[in-house]
Parts: sequence; structure tokens; C-alpha cells
Amino acid sequence: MLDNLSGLIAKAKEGDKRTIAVAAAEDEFVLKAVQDAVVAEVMIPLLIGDKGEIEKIARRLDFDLSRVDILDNREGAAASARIAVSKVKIGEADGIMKGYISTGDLLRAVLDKDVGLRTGRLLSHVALFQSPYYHKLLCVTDAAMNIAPSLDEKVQIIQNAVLVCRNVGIETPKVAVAAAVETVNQKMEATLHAPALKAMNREGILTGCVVDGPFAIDIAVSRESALHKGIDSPVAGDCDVILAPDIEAGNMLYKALNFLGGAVSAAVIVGALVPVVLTSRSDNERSKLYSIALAACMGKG
Ligand code: COD
Repeated sequence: MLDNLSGLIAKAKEGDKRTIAVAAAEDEFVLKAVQDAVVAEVMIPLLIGDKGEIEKIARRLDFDLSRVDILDNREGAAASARIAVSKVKIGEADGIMKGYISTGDLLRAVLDKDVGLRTGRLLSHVALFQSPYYHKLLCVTDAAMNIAPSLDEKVQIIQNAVLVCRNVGIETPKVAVAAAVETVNQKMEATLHAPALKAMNREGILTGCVVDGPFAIDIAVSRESALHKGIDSPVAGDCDVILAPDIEAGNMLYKALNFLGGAVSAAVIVGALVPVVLTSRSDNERSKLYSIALAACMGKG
């Protein structure tokens, strides 16, 4: 089991290195992250976008592109995303990374009914955190894709998180269904979803994990707080996964951990044919590298 995110780098280096297609690579922050990933030897980049711009930025970064494949595209970012998707389809790329393109436009190319990378499963965002205030890696989902997931979508979001957890050696993750309170309140949907998810888990419909909740975040991550409130659950204070009620809560938790909680993270979208990396400008350099490494080691034993 990985106890810190730097282990992702070692894992990504094992065996064959994965090729990641960078859609609309003509962006300084993105190319810096790609350069770090190349130096760390975690992946092989395939840069798609305006070649002249990419080369100009690379010179500024002192990034040697002599051994990097670049696919010149001057038809705009959405076209670069379609090319990235097509490269996966023909087996020339094992992952996709977001460049200078909106998240929505990139995801729409991935979700395209005819030429996209759908598998029939729900796509969701899974983030792993290493926080100085928690005793192990912590997964948060979904901070960036599913806006207001239904109960059925939450089942699939948990299943995707279980997949990512297994990839880093957490075999049976403990999943806390996060809410504002620990009791059912008809006006708070998360508190209605929690007992339903818990029941599905108990009945063997939702497998590979232990689900409990609703839990406020303090109960999910602090045994002391849980005991203080009289909650005795194997998940309380020791959860591996926090299931956010919706994208706003998930995104705020993601940003709060990174900006206020001293955490580093690694995040990917899973559920498509290949993982998709959505590093944003505001992610720190380490987190960008870890996200690329996570995408590059998904499915490696
Ligand atoms: N998994 C699988 N299929 C999906 C998913 C999913 N998570 N989401 C949509 N689809 C399918 C639908 O079934 C449908 O067939 C098609 O894709 C289009 O779905 P719509 O109508 O919901 O598509 P859009 O274009 O309105 O929205 C899809 C987005 C992924 C763009 C949307 O969910 C979105 O904007 N998510 C938030 C992205 C974001 O802004 N993140 C910000 C933080 S980085």
C-alpha cells in the first residue's frame, strides 16, 4: 500500500512507460508539468496543438523537445482534444491530459457518442491526498466532473474510487458518505443517500469497500471526534474515501486541502477507456506531477 504520493512516481516508472496525449499543449503551465514528468521519467508525452507556439514556450522553459512527438494542429483546442481522443482509439496513447482547453470542451470530446472514449461506465473525478494532518492517503470524489450525482451515480462514483484505491494498494477502502450532519434530514439529500448506499453495501450490491455515513468531515477523519459524538464505526476517523455530496462540496474540499491544509494531491478522471488528467493552473507543481504519475500507473499491478 502506498503511504505517500511519491510512490506513484516509482510505480509509473515500472515496466513500459505510458504515452499521454496532451490536448492543446500550447500553454506554459501545462508544458512545465509535462517537462517535470519527462524529467521524472513517468510518461512519454504526445503533444497536440500549435507546434510553433509549443516550440516557442518550450524554448522559454529550456525544455528540449528533440525527442518529443508533436502533432501540429492549428484548428483550435477542441480539434486538439478530438485528435487526442483519436490517438487513444488507435492505440497510440494510453491517457489524455488537459492543455489550454476548458474542462467542459475536453470532457465533451471524451464523451462523444460516436468517436469518444465511453465504456458504458460513469466517468468521475478521483483525487488522492497526502495531508500532514491525516495518517494515510485520503481519496476525495467527485470534485470536478459530476455536478449533482444521483444515488445511482454515487454508486458508480464509489466504484471508480475503489478502482483507484486498489491501484495504490488499498484493497477494501473505507468510504465515508460526507454530509453536514450524522442524522437523516429530509432536506439534506446527502443524508438520505448515505443510509441507502450503506444498505447497498451491506446487501452486496455495492462491493469492494465498507460504506458508512452520513458523516460530517470531522467524524470521517477524526476518531476522537467520532467517539466524542458516540459514533463507533470502522469508517469513522479512519476513512480512505470521502464521497462528496456534489461538485461544489467536493471542489471546495479539494481546494481547501491543497490551499489551506498543506496537502499535495494526485487526481484523474476515470471510467473512460483511459485516464484523463485535468491539472489546473492553480495546482502546485508537485500535485501536477503526481496527477500525471497516477494516470501513468493506472492499471499497473
Ligand atoms: N459519465 C459518463 N457519461 C456522461 C457523464 C459522465 N460523468 N456526464 C455526461 N455524460 C454523457 C451523458 O449521458 C450524455 O449522453 C452526454 O454525455 C452529454 O451529457 P450532458 O448533456 O450532461 O453534457 P454536457 O456537455 O452538458 O456536460 C458534460 C460535462 C462533463 C461537461 C458536465 O458534466 C460538466 O460541465 N461537468 C463539470 C466540469 C467542470 O466544469 N469542472 C470544473 C472543475 S475542474
